[in-house]
Amino acid sequence: MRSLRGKSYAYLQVESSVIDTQHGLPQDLYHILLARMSPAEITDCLDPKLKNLLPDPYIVPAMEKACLRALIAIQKQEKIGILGDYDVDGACSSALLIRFFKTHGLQPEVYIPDRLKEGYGHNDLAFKFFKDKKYTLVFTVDCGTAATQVLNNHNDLDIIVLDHHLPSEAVPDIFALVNPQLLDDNTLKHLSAGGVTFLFLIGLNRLCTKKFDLISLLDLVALSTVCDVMPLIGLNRAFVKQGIKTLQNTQNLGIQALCKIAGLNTVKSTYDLGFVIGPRINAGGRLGQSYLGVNILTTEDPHQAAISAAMLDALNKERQKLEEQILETAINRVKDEELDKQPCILVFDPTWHAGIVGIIAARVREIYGKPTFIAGAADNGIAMGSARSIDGVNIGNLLGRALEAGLVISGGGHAKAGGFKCESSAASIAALYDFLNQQLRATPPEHTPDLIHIKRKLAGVDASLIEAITKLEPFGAGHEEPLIAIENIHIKAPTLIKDQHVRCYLIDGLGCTLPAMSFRAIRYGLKPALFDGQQTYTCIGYLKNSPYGLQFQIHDLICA
Ligand SMILES: [Mn+2]
Repeated sequence: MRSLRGKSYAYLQVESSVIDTQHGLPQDLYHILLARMSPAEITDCLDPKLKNLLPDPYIVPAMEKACLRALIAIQKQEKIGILGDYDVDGACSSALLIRFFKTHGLQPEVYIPDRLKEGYGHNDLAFKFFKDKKYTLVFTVDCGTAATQVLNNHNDLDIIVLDHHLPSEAVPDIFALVNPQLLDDNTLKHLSAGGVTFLFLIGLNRLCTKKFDLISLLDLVALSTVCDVMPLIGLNRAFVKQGIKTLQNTQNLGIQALCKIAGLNTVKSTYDLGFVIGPRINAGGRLGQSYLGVNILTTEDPHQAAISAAMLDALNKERQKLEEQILETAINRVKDEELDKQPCILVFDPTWHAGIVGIIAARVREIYGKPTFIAGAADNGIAMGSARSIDGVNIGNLLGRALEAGLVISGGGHAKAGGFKCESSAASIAALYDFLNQQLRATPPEHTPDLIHIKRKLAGVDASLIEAITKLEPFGAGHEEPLIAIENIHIKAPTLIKDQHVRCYLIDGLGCTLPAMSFRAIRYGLKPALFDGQQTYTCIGYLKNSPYGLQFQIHDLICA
């Protein structure tokens, strides 16, 4: 099935005739779960409880050693340093440690490298900073596992790494490297750094005589999990589901202030974490104010919280504006130069901001469905780039081959996302683009269609369906919201909203109707079809509760 957005789809096939007698789910929704897990796991998926899913933290290597060391630090009231990362996961992990240690009378200090000036990962500057201030214990959160060389140079300090990144061959020789990736057991490998830090705090809390109510910190754990796009399976489901409850009543003044400025009355779903709160915390790190995120998550001063929230909100608006401008330019370049006819897309502009190229790559990939490379921020003849891929193309490996071929100065990443630096001359960029296209022509990606989970008649797309879908929440990576197809649909009464979205009604042959919305219909090329008035479609999208009642969000259309 080829769609108007050029995608192909397949219906979810489940070979089981097992009927759900336990959870009260309609058959099609029950089948989605059966396709994702064993029947025994379904109860934990629908009702994830910490008490059923939390392991003993000490099963993670070096965890007990790290907790015992931190206990000594509390007893001796040592000076603790935290080397954080600037994204939401890093900021939440730092905030978790700070909030916990503060209740024990300690005042940890955070060092966050400036993304734009100091680049990614660890640097000697950070450790020099801690040594100059006579710190005796340093945590690195959401980073450190792969920074073997730098950490080994500074292991005269007691360094505890709380991280979730994959180790390179040689792991650092430091006081304690706490990383569930080092476990044989897979169940903890999907934790965010915030999740790992939370496990550490459970282990430490156990040793302390003064107990801390750790449930109150689940707001930060949920934020880190969703914003780091960790799979919402196993323990992560409990973190997020319970975390959303904590968020609804959060004592964290910074999160309260962020919700207020974003007009969010109550946090209801992972969407609010990933698309409302998260981007505002991230905006500081992207645009050179890397401390704002962790500061707002740890402040005890309502006035300070409000000021930081206003600054982050303004930075986020600036980021959005920049993003829209750059995206517009990138799309025009793709159209003018017919880059969408190539196996992949590469666009370079020396004026584009390094903190934004990743988001642009993701958006361009989403529009054209091709591996996308966006490079900008040329300085001294070097451009910084970001890459996003599609199923079937490991873009980290592809960049690795470009590095071997001498076409990038540095480059790598994982299957879906990567980063690179390359020479910014027109000839170098063209050579890199040729190489990437050649590689993809030599081994074209295997085509995997997008899955449609539910196929229903329009009459069956009703309030009881959304009620059942809600039982499957929280949705996110690894546990996607069901994609719904409704066949034999006409589109009625289309209206263009804000020059980009289309509001309309779905109507079938029996006269059933449902209000619908097609966001960014113009960008995705759906507007002519929505205004056609004659054609019959299979309508693909998501069912939502909008402020005006039930609404179908049109994601794509297939001509019948
Ligand atoms: Mn992380």
